[in-house]
Amino acid sequence: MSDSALSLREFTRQLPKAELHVHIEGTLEPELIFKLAQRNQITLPYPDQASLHAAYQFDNLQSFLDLYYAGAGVLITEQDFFDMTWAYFLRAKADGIIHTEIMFDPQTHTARGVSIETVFAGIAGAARQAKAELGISSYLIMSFLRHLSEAEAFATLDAALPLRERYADLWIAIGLDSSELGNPPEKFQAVYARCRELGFRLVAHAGEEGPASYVRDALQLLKVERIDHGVRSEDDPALMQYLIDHSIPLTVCPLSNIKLKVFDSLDDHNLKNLLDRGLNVCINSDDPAYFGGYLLDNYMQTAQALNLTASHLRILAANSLRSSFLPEQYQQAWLQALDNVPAHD
Ligand code: ES4
Ligand code: ZN
Repeated sequence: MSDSALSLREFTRQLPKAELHVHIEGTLEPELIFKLAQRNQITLPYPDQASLHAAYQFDNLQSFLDLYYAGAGVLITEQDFFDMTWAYFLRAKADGIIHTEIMFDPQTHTARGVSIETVFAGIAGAARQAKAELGISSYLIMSFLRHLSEAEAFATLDAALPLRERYADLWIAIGLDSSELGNPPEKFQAVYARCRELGFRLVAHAGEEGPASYVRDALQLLKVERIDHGVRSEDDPALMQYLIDHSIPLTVCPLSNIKLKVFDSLDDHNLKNLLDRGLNVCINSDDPAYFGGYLLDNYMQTAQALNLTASHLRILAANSLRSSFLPEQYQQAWLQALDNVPAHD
């Protein structure tokens, strides 16, 4: 790496950034998968870390999800969920993340007999320790698996609601993830209406593999405030204008999109085009243990491939702060801190 590339990385690391699209189960590194398998006496279908890692070659979203759910199978105890989440926070700190909104999938765990209390307790314990010891704030986005039924989403919501008060400082939002094609937003219209009545903030994955119409339907039928991915919106000019006019945040995940073949290569990614057209896009890592990089790597590899300048990087970081669910006064304070980061030459 050249000196100037190095200093652009350091500049970007110093920018206060929010990460708004990360699945905590997607931060589970092969090393920790093996450690937890041993701790819980689970036999993995891979002889070692290297052969598990070698299997991370995906053709599409589903081929990734199959491995991601299998990897999550080593999470049994509260300590396991804590250890996974704490490891993410240490990486977040190293990358200059000051706030994160973490998605988690209780259904992946309750289906295996792990209680939803265990899931919440482990993740929330790490989030509270991160606030106290690392100065990183966070919110939790409980996400429904869209390949399951809406009735199962309602059952998950009902199981989680008794925990709401205990985790009121963290659990403020609802998300929708997993297999997009064939599981359109309208399938979850009633449960999103209920979550809205309950006062949750709403996000959903849309327009990753699915069409632009799923982005429109997530906004209009589910009434989400933020779209996870949304890169396929480009196919619909009227939708693009709507996203610009309403400054709808798109949490774009460049390395994820390449690994899952949403774009052929980073050079072909439409992030710069979306940014230059005035869309409110930010960069996120999605499932960094599987996609080859955490947040700062996503910023830097994208900057390199698309010739992003320091001012693009500042805008991306500012968008992440403004698109967060942080109260306005915190956003303003971080935006001020962002302005105070010295210019990169
Ligand atoms: C996911 Cl990349 C992606 N898309 C949809 N659902 C997911 N769950 C975890 N990663
Ligand atoms: Zn995602």
